Parts: sequence; C-alpha cells; structure tokens
Amino acid sequence: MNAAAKLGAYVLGLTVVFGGALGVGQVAGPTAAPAQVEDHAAMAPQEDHAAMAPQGEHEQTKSDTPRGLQVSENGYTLNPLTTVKAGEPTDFRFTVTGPDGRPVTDYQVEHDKKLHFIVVSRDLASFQHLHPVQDGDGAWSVRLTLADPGVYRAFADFAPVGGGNLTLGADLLAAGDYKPQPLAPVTRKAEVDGYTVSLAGDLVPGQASKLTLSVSKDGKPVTDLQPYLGAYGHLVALRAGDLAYLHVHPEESVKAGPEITFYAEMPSGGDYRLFLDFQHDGKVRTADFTARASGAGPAQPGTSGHGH
Ligand SMILES: [Cu+2]
Repeated sequence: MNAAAKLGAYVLGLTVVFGGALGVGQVAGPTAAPAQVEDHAAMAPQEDHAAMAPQGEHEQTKSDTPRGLQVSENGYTLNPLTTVKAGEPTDFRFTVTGPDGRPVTDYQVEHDKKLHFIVVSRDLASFQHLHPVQDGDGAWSVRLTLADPGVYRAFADFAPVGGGNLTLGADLLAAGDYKPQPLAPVTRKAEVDGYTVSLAGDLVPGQASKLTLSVSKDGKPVTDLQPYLGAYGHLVALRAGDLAYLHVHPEESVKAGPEITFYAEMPSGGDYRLFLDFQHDGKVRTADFTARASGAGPAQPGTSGHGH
C-alpha cells in the first residue's frame, strides 16, 4: 500500500472515530444496512461513509486512544523480559503475545521491517530506533544501552498477520540517580553531526498536518539522501506529558532531498517532540525538534478527512 492510500485509510479511521464520539447513528448506517447503498440519490448524505467504511475498518482499529499509551490492546500485549542496568549494553528480550496468549510469530513487513522498536527516555531527551531480531519461538532481542538511570518508554510498532497495525508501549526502569532534563524549547532548526535540518509547516490538532523537513550540510542543501527503510526519512512524533505515539506518514518522493515531507496527525494541542531519522553518506542520523500544536482541538466531523 502506498503512502497516499495509507494516509487516506487513516483519515477514514478518524472520520469513523469522530462520528462515533458524537453519535452512533452516523457510523452505524453503512455497516448496519449496506444493501441500501445502491440508491445513491436517496442515500446522498451517507454516500461517503458507505463507500469508505470497509477500507477504514480494515486498516484502522476503532480506538480513539492515541497509540503507544497501552501495554496491551486488542488482545496483543508487549512483555519485556529483561531488566536493564544504566550504562551497560544489554541483550534486551521481549515478546508480543496475541489473543491466544502465545508469542506472535507472524508479522507483516512495514517499512522493510517486521517490528520497529523505539526507546525514549520519559523526559524525551534520548531516542533510539532499533530493529530487534526474532528467534524461533517468537521472542525478540536487541542490543540495548540505556545510557543514564531513569524511566524510559519502549514502543513496539508492528502489524501481526491478520491484524491491523499496533503500537504498544511499556516502561523500562533503569535504577540509579535520575536527573530529568526539561523539554527543549520549541524550535524549527536542529543540528546533528554537522547537518542542519529545518522544519516548515504547522501542527494543527485533529488534521493531517504537512511537515517539510529540509536537510543541509555546510550551508548547502543535501540532494543525495539515501533511502532508509524504504524512504528518505522516518519521523516519530511523541506528545510531551504522556508520550502518545503519533501516526506520521512520509510522502513518497523520487527526490533524494533536501526536502522530506510528512503528514502528522496530532490528537490535541500541546508540545510534541519530533525525531527525524535520515541517512546520508552511509550513516543514519537523528534530528530532533520540539514543536507546538496550537488550535482548538480535534476538528469537527466533516471539516477534516474528506480533503484527501
Ligand atoms: Cu524501524
């Protein structure tokens, strides 16, 4: 499925969720009485919903809870198996168990991998995007170092075969003297390893907000970015305060920079930390930003979602 279709499916998911929040009647129609849809003239007000509902149902869970806040969802549970000591590289193991209580062994490949594992400190000062390997019995393992004592959040982003995409989150606790960092101020420029990444676009709660990140080095635009996980960049966005993990969809591009475009759906106003992974000269680097989503909150049904 291409990025545009994926975005479309997610927007449909939102439409269903908002409809459900306001009144079941709006969304019950097409699923309860699909046979009536044939008469387009009579069904005009519900036509969109009727045509779109099956795809939305297939791609998107119905929950309006942002991802990553739950250790268990839809029968799937993230189970850390290893205690991590600060500063010591560890072979970190975990399983994802399914509705039958057994470790899930079959996953769909998304962005070149069966499972993406994101580990951040709860103060959002550190970020790792890792790709664990699966052993024969379904357990995952990955080399993990938590540099400093503190509270960390681990996210497993995956799609079991036969199920929709899920992001489960679990806290990892590294004992020791914890010195939390304040959230970095809102900024539109990040520096990493001699690269400057600038952020254009505004975060609007409840809408697919277009974000454009431009990479330059020594003042010159970088036009030979290398694909990483099937795209020129990967963006993870986390909400400050509870680390809600947000959907971010890259726009497919044939241009290898300097611009990388994403669509992010912020569930509320507030501050978010954005982490952009990009690859150049054979090395993956992460540029991070604090961005503020401002506005009244999620858009009303009918004002968003149909424009894409
Ligand atoms: Cu990944």
